[in-house]
Amino acid sequence: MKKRTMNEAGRFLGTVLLCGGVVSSCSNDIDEPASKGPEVLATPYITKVLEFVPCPGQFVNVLPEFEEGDTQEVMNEKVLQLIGNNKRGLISLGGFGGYVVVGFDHTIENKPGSRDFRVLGNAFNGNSSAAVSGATKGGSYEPGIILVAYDKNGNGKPDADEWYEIQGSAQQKGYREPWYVEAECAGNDVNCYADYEITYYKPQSEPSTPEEDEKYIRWTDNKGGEGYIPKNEYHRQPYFPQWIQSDKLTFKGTRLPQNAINRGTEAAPYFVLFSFAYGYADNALNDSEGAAIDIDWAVDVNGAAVHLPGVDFVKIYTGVNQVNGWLGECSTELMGVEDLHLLENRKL
Ligand SMILES: [Ca+2]
Ligand SMILES: [Ca+2]
Ligand SMILES: [Ca+2]
Repeated sequence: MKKRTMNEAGRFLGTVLLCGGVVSSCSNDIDEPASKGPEVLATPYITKVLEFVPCPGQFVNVLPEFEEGDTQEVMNEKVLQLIGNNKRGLISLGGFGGYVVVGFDHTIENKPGSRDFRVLGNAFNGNSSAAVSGATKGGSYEPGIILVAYDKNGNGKPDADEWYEIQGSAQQKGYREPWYVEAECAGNDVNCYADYEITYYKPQSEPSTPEEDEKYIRWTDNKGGEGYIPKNEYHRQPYFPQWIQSDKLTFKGTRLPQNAINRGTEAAPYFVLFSFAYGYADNALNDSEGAAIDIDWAVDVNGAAVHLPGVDFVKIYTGVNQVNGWLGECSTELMGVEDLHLLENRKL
């Protein structure tokens, strides 16, 4: 199948506009089948959801809703209904590692020296008591790692060797976010692990006492860590994804520094979740530059910069492993992914 690039789509758009309402009279001039009409135009938005595997969390089986009998394919489709085609609904990826893979109807072009797409989440600023020095913001920032794939072999799928990770600020050697000092004082682990691996174990039964709530979903990692995703009083549905028939889930990837600090007291906690400088999902206000990603930030498995002509697929996973009191686990949320060049061309 011939893949249409953004440029080709843009040219086609120009052709249609020149033809005005009389496409049939000049259809011979069009490189593409005229019968397809405007729907063959590339859209700036997500048009496919290939896979949705959230980590256990308080919004899992709710955003989107799991109904008895739903398969992986049905859940993928539900995610598309929420965040595809500019719907701007919301999905939650749960705790560290939970992910979604989305695709587009064209290749998002990598324009030199410019950010190419943006990732929409639900991050927001806290009040003035959540401020730190510099551009860093405090509030509700739950950063997710972004990977991109260019469909080099043109098979319409993101093959394992086609993925590259977008490297944000926390992964820059020697760089420290302004809030690291305070986070260290609070006992947070501000290391960034490129080789993190975590396994979550499906509970035998749902908890019925506060003690069981605290030890709800057990996890172990490859750094000697272990702990639980607790069940909170606000969300009582099962947290383990119900359509996955496995007694455990393992995720591998980059684990970001723990970015939540309790600026209240133990009795009256006030958690502030700080943003990273750039390069992550759910880490900036949607209409700010911080939500936008340059494909040239992609690196290979050795951390070396790669230059991709564009991107056909995007994968996003929750990058922080931290439970923040009654707020629950840090979980990346996603509302959409948009091709900035197409948006600009169409002046949306
Ligand atoms: Ca670029
Ligand atoms: Ca491929
Ligand atoms: Ca969020």
